[in-house]
Amino acid sequence: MIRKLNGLLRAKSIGKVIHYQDELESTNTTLLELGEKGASEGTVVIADRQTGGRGRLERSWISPAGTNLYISILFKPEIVATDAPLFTLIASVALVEVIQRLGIENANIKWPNDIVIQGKKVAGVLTEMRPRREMVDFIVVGIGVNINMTRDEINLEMGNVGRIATSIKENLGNDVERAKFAADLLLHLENWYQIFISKGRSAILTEWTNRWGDLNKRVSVTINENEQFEGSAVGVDEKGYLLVETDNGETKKVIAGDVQVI
Ligand code: BT5
Repeated sequence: MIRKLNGLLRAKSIGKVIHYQDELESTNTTLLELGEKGASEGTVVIADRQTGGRGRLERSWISPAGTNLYISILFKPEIVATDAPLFTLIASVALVEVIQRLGIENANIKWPNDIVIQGKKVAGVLTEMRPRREMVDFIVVGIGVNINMTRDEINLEMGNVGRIATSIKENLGNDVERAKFAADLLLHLENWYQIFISKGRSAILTEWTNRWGDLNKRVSVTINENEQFEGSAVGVDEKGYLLVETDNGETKKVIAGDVQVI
């Protein structure tokens, strides 16, 4: 995998250093540790399987061996710490682009960090940040993509989660080489990162919104056990927070929560 990836890689700065392991607890955890030790921008960690793959809010990311991509990338942008969530948007745009180019045109983004195909999750992004005062020290963007799992394998490995999950293979009908997918993803990620650095957030927010599947859809938002509301998903603000217009005309900002189209 690593030799193939090095041969295919066209990105110039991202992936100059790639750490590959057959097994890690979590590629994000490993890269956070490397970041603390001063690893350079563009450092990448990939594992064939994860024993403790992480999602948001202590959730887990199911990470079997030999079939999917689990990858983390280190960024060191000179931005304020509160802008770090924009990296989830940058990664989502790059991911949808790569998946669509494989021929899966109906792949789109589900706020805040999912890539879905016909409502089923094919990939997720976990952005973690370490601040230095009010600025970013470094950001780790972790990406998990279900690539070559068949429906039977998804059901077997994922149990209940299998019902809301899908893979590239399930939609394409054939295998995709993981090293090639990773090389394409790093190239597109580098491209969108450069656009963000040179043109600013608006270019990213526009592209994100174009690839977002739920614009103007009616949604149910769950903030926590006690707070839930419905409304129309109208966009994201300059920080990437979701804007939902409720029936009484109020626009609510969702910073973290689960959103279901109803
Ligand atoms: C995410 O969290 O979607 C972010 C997932 C990021 C995983 C990558 S893999 C490389 C890097 N290293 C890590 O340790 N993590 C990152 P969230 O939105 O919280 O979604 C988690 C939920 O997705 C779970 O609670 C399940 O319902 C579902 N899920 C878990 N594994 C899945 C899978 N393989 N495919 C589809 N859905 C899954």
